[in-house]
Amino acid sequence: MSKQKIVTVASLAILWIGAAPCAGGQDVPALKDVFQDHFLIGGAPNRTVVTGRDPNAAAIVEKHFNTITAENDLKWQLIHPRPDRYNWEPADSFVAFGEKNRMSVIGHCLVWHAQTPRWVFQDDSGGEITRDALLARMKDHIMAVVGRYKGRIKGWDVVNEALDEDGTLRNSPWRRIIGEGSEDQKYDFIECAFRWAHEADPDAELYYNDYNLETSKAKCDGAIAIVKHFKSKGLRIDGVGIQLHGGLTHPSVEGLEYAITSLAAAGVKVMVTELDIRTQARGYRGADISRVSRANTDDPAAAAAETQKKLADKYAEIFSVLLAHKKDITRVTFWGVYDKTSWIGGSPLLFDRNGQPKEAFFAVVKAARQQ
Ligand code: 9MR
Repeated sequence: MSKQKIVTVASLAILWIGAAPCAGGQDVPALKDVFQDHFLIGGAPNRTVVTGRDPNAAAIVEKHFNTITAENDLKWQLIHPRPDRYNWEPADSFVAFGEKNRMSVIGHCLVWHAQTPRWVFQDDSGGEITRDALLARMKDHIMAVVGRYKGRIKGWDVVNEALDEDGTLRNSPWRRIIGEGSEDQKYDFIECAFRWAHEADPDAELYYNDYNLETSKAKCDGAIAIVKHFKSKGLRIDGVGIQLHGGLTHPSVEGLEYAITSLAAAGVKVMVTELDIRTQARGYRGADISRVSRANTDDPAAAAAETQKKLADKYAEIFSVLLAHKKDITRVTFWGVYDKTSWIGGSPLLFDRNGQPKEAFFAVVKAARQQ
């Protein structure tokens, strides 16, 4: 190529880059300003965002959000992969990113049945660990992780997804090995986790977090039973996270209102912790990753105008409910940042695969302005 041609190509590239729309939308209002009188608004960046490898996503987070939750890097498997090894670096980057941007930083999550290495539940010979040894392991983990970020992480999802759809405790290794005991000890492993989280950072808020609380009244009642049990024993629990992995036809207004009002009436803060709306009409609807396959994350119709309209309408409906109950809601966090990196595929968030605000973004802003 001649020197002149190289110069021309380079100038065109510079012009193109200059003209490329900035991720997050240059001229649109920042969500954190739109919702500043209502609740915190956030997203769940992953490692590529907080380490600067995904500048598109970072631009969205910095412009629009005042709270962040780590999508994966604080989970047991990632932060504590082997008994004697903690992997602090990614979590440190996440917390530092939040602090640099003056955001409320949320820790997700301490005790969960998924993304927990097998060794946690095994003794040295590979058999099932005893109750006491598992409790000791849980305590060490919580003291180390919560202790490291004491005063820097505002609140923790202490226990995640401990309930089945009917509101009873899920038969996870935590429950099976630690046991339930008498009525007073009914939530033994949950209680222990909250006690140690409180001991490690007395100022941190402590949350129970689960999915389908807005679609299953029985499951929501199960979460309320945990809150009431804690309150009756004088144990600290600050909030319940309604994950809200929704779809184009769920949750219903009634289901979401039931969850918000009944949890608030039990005396805890309510937060929406993992908001997205799957655009795929078929396949499994819940938030259990083990049941989500490529076949149901692909969505050829995701970008279609009709899909985007339905998505915008559903977001508008959900936000009109959240805004109507804003006195009980402290935070709304989207699960991810933009469609390109969403765990569920399709087009579930407010920003498209290029980081541009979608019709759903404007629908949410309009819902706030109509309040
Ligand atoms: O979005 C997360 C995905 O990247 C992980 O592979 C998955 C592993 O379990 O977890 C996803 O996040 C889940 C969250 O931690 C808890 N609620 C359900 C979320 C979606 O599965």
